[in-house]
Amino acid sequence: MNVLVLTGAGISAESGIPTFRGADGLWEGHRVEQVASPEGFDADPVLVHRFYNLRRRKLQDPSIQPNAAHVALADFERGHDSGDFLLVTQNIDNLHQRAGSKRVLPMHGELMKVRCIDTGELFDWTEDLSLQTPHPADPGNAKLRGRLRPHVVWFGEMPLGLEAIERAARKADVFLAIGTSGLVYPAAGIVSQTPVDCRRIEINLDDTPASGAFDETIRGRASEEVPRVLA
Ligand code: BJW
Repeated sequence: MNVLVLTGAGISAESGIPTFRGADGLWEGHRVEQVASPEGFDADPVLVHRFYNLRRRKLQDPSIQPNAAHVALADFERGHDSGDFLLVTQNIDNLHQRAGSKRVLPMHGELMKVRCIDTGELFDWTEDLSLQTPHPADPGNAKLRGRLRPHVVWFGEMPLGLEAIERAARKADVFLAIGTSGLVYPAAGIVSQTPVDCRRIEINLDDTPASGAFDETIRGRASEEVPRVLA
């Protein structure tokens, strides 16, 4: 049985990480589209760096831990030996990896990495980032300051691993979408790439625009429903 899982911000909400489009979905009055786009970064890099710096700091707070839904997915993967398994996450928080998941594809990048704008080179990163941050490859030289950006996928940019995601979708026997609003593409379109006989299950607190594409819609908290469905 080939299993493909897609997760969104809702799975990490119960770990203390706010979602993008919930009641508390604005960040300092800005919609995510304003702070998560190349245009937003060009217009106000200080604001965008602040957005990601605050989230990077919060992610390192000891109170932020994987919850029962992350753990259930990691346990399921460990015990799944009768077919393929892929966990595609839109989240940049690495909580799946911290829970022990191995076959994880973070399609919107990772908050704890930064990328050189010029070369695409990646660096693990725990500190704040600013236009004054020296480049690790050139720490003494002011020439390369401001050449680092968060390793995340903004609107208008190409998500990561799309070919692998499409391959997994085309052969999925089960597709499980957890805690995602179904508003952001191409993630929201993965369900429509699965074969007709695939069993498609959505776990979310509420209905989403994608709900109609699922065979089963489970309404509830990820931390309760994911362990139950995977048991
Ligand atoms: C719970 C819960 C609990 C709460 N238990 N549930 C086709 C049609 C229309 C538009 C497009 C299209 N194709 C492309 C587009 C444009 C655009 C797009 O989709 N725009 C829409 C807004 C209309 N897409 C793109 O630009 C993408 N790129 C692309 O398509 O490139 C193509 C290309 C081609 C050629 C050249 C170049 C490019 C890129 C999208 C990048 C998204 N980036 C962000 C930021 C990432 C970094 C960061 O984290 O800051 O990704 S935006 C933000 O939204 C983030 C998320 O991953 C993403 C999805 O949000 P998510 O995870 O669904 O969260 P929420 O908050 O929306 O929903 C939470 C859900 O959980 C809710 O439903 C709750 O009910 C639920 N929930 N608590 C269970 N406890």
